[in-house]
Amino acid sequence: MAATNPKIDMAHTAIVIKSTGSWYTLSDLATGERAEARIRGRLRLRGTRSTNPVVVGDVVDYESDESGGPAITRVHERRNYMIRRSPNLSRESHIIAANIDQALLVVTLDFPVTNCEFIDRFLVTAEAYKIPVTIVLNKCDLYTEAYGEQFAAFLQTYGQAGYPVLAISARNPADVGEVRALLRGRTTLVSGNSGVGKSTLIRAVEPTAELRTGDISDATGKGRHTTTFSQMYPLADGGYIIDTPGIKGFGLIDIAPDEVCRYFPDLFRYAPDCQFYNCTHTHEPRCAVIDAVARGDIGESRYISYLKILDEDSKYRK
Ligand SMILES: Nc1nc2c(ncn2[C@@H]2O[C@H](COP(=O)(O)OP(=O)(O)O)[C@@H](O)[C@H]2O)c(=O)[nH]1
Ligand SMILES: [Mg+2]
Ligand SMILES: [Zn+2]
Repeated sequence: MAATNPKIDMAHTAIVIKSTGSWYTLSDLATGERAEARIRGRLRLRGTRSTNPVVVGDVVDYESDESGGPAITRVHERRNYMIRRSPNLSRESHIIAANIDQALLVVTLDFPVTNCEFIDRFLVTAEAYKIPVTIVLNKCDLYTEAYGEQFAAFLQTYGQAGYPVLAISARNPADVGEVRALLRGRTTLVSGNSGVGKSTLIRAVEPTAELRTGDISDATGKGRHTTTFSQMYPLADGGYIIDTPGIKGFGLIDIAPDEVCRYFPDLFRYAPDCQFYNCTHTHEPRCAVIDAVARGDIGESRYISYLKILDEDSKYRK
């Protein structure tokens, strides 16, 4: 596309590798050069209520003019994205990253405790947007025998749900090698609560990635917030990894109550055997889902998350 204004260069195409909300770091797709860009004019995305119009992983066109510096002029259509409801802004959503091949959800049994409902909300969103997830159960070096039962229950629950679980320690080089193999040649979003070891793991997988890790206070088990922006790092073996700020809550968006079940693969599998075709799996007689929970074929925590999502998200719906 030819530039009409002689002060403006030809449009370039780049991938967004960092976003602060007002500045975007671009990596030019042709030259690999970096540029710090702003958004030109009133760049809006059709049909989204997202608080962030340009996100890490976006492919964008940009121009550099002599006065204003580089500016993003267009966002290419997204292949997919991971999204959540903005905290305290129930009608708005926040896109975490776009154009991703898979997500790693880093969780911990302890130090800090990752709560099951958070995990399940993340998984539901990933199902809805068709993003494959591997659960990385980190800090296994800290789980003494006292955690044995909890550890086994975790593997069983998410195994039954069909999610691969990698039990690792980011401090164990062999484990890190397994994660590295999983990432090769793909764009991977790394998500999870603050303090679970996302940055530590990324740095172990890709030592060229310059990111900061926070110390965890043993007394409180709370990690300090050290990652404030999503950032994408190229991998030496090919592919990209996206480090995200620790997420506390995970609000779901745009999922109707009668659709929630289909995003719980372990529940949905039994739904055809319910007596009523429109069974909500909450109170109905001869509900195959409730029976499967009672038999232990569905993790109880998964069923509780399902009920909570049905109940609590109803107030956000139209
Ligand atoms: N014992 C142990 N500590 C870890 C492990 N992974 C990370 N940590 C520590 O947990 C704290 C938080 O890690 P960080 O990578 O900043 O977490 P993030 O907030 O998810 O990015 C740091 O003190 C890390 O050294 C692990 O596998 N085992
Ligand atoms: Mg971090
Ligand atoms: Zn049912």
